[in-house]
Amino acid sequence: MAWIALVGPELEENLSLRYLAASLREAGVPSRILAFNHDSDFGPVLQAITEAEEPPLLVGLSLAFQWRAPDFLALAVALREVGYAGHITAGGHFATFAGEDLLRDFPQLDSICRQEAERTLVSLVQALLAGAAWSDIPGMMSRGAEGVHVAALPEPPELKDLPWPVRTGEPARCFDHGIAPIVSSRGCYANCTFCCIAAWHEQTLPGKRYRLREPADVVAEMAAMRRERGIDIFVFHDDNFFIPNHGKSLARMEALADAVEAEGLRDFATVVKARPNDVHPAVFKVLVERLHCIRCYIGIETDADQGLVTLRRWGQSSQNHRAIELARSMDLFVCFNLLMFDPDTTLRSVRKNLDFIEGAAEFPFNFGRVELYAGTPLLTRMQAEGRCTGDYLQWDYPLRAPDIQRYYQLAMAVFEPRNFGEDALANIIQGMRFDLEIVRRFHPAAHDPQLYRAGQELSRRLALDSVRILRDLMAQVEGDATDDAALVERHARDARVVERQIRSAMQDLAGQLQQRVGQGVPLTFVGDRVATPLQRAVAR
Ligand code: B12
Ligand code: SF4
Repeated sequence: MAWIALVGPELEENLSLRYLAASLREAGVPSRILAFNHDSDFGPVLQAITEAEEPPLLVGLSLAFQWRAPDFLALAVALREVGYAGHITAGGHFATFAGEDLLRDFPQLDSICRQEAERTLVSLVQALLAGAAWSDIPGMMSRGAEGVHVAALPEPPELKDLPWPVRTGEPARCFDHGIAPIVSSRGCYANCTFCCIAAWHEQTLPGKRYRLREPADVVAEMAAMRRERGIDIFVFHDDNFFIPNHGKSLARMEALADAVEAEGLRDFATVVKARPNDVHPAVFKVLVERLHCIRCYIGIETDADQGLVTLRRWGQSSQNHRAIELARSMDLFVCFNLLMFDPDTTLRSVRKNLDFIEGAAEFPFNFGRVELYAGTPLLTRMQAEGRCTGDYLQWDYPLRAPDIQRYYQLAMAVFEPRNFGEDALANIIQGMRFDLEIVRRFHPAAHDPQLYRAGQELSRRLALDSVRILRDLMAQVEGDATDDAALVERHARDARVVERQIRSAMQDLAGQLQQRVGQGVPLTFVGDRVATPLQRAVAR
């Protein structure tokens, strides 16, 4: 029986592949999802394909994350080297925008499936099974006699017609409460310059920039996830859970909450994402009280006036502050990221962002530089300005002026271990805060306000330590320090000491929580047990 291998990151249940698998299943075609998260998965994935009793008819590579593209392309090369002769296609955000480059440079790929590809992939597989032509199937990109052949784009699927994503495998758990991702919409109403989502949905205009699922359908899926897999915590991966009008957003939240009540779903929690302008008292009251939101990621991205313009955030600093204040007044746990460095950043912009971090220090955050992703207006602008180096697989750029470029390099050299990588404390600490929220929501008898505050204090300590180091580095850049290596060494040494102390306090706290709850394990590492990559990803 012909089968399809779907290869992608499964940091969490990968909904891209799981939606595709569901459509294939509906069409009667079996598929297997092969997780490719780390270098160590390379061999096993290759083996699963080449040593299968029957090789798959098609291998589908998920190229959503641009930074992982080299790994997946290396897999395609290896598959051909060991003689795999089936069809290799790729899809996802990066593949969609960089398809022509990829087909030119990687003969191992037969095709690219652009955009939301449920129907495209099913049609491709059916054509391959029938030995029929496939290059004109809507959404396909392939090599033709005269270069790359680009078929028309498909209409984005009606969300109500899509089968729910397949839910195989064991879900992540926190204190024995199942956690799983879900989406209630596709697309986003905003248009940030650095983000490929807006560009993605613009490709399909005059279609809708975002599409919503019916509340009853979303809640029926949640109920099935609860029934079949014991899921209590629903992580909504909608780019934006809200609608750009508070009245309509409120109506949507109420409709979802009514559907939850009608379905009889109780004792659950949700995790969502919002733009600062979405954070509105009436909307968030329903979100917290009736949809039991225990964590909201607020896309602050920048608090600097310059950054808000460069990134086209359509908002003002005051909105960021109001969002944080409202969350605080509602005792809602939030986290955020700051794109502290962008192509126009100045030292003054950084100062504004440091003030923001200080004012919201009890909430976990991370910071970094804006990357130039394929398809984004920011990449187009930087190319027009002749400021990009590298190639389509990974563009790089210098910041606007030498002082900020030097400052950025110093900051990254000091903060690399704290901010990036799997064990980065700035990410892991979010898991600890998540543990505390799970206890507060599901185990009120084990909830200890003092322990809860201790968790907040650890976040605050890390945030204020980051601000202290960043301010110190700024003083050096503005002063007369010349020995950058010595600067980095000193600050990195101090930073690692603080990180070790916080990690150890987190471990203690997780141990106490585990004892108090008496069931399951937290996301934070306890004793020798280190959280799995899956759990860490969920905690982000
Ligand atoms: C969930 C999610 C995550 C999860 C991981 C989920 C997983 N796969 O395990 C977490 C939270 C861990 C995560 C982390 C990161 N993420 Co993320 N994430 C998302 C998010 C919000 C939803 C993805 C999703 O499930 N969508 C729902 C499905 C149904 O839609 P879809 O993914 O578009 O899939 C369809 C098509 O793309 C296509 N398709 C996709 N794959 C394939 C494969 C084949 C073979 C075919 C034919 C078609 C196809 O068909 C699918 C069905 O229609 C997306 C934004 C988005 N809207 O997609 C960002 C997004 C993918 N993430 C992004 C980024 C940048 C990151 C981080 C780098 C952030 C950071 N700085 O740390 C990290 C990297 C993680 C890592 N270590 O690799 C960017 C990627 C940009 C880029 N081009 O590289 C996105 C697009 C967000 C954005 N606004 O720009 N992320
Ligand atoms: S609000 Fe978020 S998802 Fe929407 S365009 Fe901006 S960065 Fe992208």
